[in-house]
Amino acid sequence: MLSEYHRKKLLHHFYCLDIDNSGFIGKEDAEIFALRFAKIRNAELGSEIHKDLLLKWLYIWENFWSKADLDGDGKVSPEEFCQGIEKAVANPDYNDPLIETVFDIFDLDGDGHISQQEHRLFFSVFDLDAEKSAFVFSKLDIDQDGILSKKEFVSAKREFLTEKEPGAVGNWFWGSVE
Ligand SMILES: [Ca+2]
Ligand SMILES: [Ca+2]
Ligand SMILES: [Ca+2]
Repeated sequence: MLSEYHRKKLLHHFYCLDIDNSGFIGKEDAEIFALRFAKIRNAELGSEIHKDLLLKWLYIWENFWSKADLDGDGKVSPEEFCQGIEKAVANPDYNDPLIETVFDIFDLDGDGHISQQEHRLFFSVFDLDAEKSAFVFSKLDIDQDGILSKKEFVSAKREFLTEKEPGAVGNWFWGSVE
């Protein structure tokens, strides 16, 4: 069973991903994210950059989100989402299957780390409070060198999914859970 805090955190994550506010996560959300990430890179609809992002987001939908669609109606409810993650992270050796793809998408200039500016844009794409970006960034930047290394990014994202109680740095990955 998920702890109360863990469930609250995953539901917060769910609402970040349900970007069209339909009450479900679906393929449409993946398409919206592809378009938004293309926009912040000044890429046109149908451009190579947009096509590449769309492939990546559809990969995320097919290999992660849609796996939680237990009743097979083509969309993922909040309950299905929580259950899917609960099951995945029950494995102590859980490895985030999406981490490479997500990191590639967020590392807008492809230099191998996440800058403050990239982090701010990531928050804006997910309709998260951009003002909070600097605060969250400084939490996740464990060695305080002003960039999020892949290691810092991977560890925080993993903690977000796996940590059961408040206190872990990674709980901040998707902004404030409260
Ligand atoms: Ca479903
Ligand atoms: Ca970068
Ligand atoms: Ca760092």
